[in-house]
Amino acid sequence: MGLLDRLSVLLGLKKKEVHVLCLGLDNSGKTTIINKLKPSNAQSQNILPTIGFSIEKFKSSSLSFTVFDMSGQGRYRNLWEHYYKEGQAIIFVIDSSDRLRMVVAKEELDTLLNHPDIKHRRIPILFFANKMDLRDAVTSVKVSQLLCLENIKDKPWHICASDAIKGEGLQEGVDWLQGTLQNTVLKI
Ligand SMILES: Nc1nc2c(ncn2[C@@H]2O[C@H](COP(=O)(O)OP(=O)(O)O)[C@@H](O)[C@H]2O)c(=O)[nH]1
Ligand SMILES: [Mg+2]
Repeated sequence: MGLLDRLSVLLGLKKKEVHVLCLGLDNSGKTTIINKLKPSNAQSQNILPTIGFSIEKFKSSSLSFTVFDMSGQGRYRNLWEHYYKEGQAIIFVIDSSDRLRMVVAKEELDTLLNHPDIKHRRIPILFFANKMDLRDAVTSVKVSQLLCLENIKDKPWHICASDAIKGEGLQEGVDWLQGTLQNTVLKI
């Protein structure tokens, strides 16, 4: 970031940009969450399954987020790692009602955490225990246990229960991410 850009950020004229990777199994609600975080006039009405990935933008009170919304479909998942280096934060989405695939979500998370471009970085991870509105959904505490999140000791992380259709729980997550990024990676 150049001097003028830095000055604009300091003066509050410009929001600092951060790159975020949005990961998780297909159908967990990644695209719906990112769509809901965009200003209402930029939101899509129809969410289609993501092919490969798409780049989206949304803003919080002091940051401008560029999100790589990655497809969770098995055949695209090996695409994720090409973007790990660029990511300054991760949003990992879980379908809390999909007990059967929770094991697969855990495997994907473990692979992510052990990747050389992630393993030794204090990159913040925001988990959304999504689809809380569904009858079969387990609580965010249970999701956290099933994914063994307490084992993540070297990265700041936080889990929020969310309902992406109604937009519930999303703001709490973004507030945490903004605060954590400001205190760690960005040191504003
Ligand atoms: N009931 C419910 N459905 C959701 C929620 N979030 C997403 N969905 C639905 O789950 C499906 C997959 O969502 P999508 O955002 O495409 O998932 P992605 O593959 O992770 O990007 C869509 O039919 C969404 O409408 C939620 O919180 N509750
Ligand atoms: Mg998608």
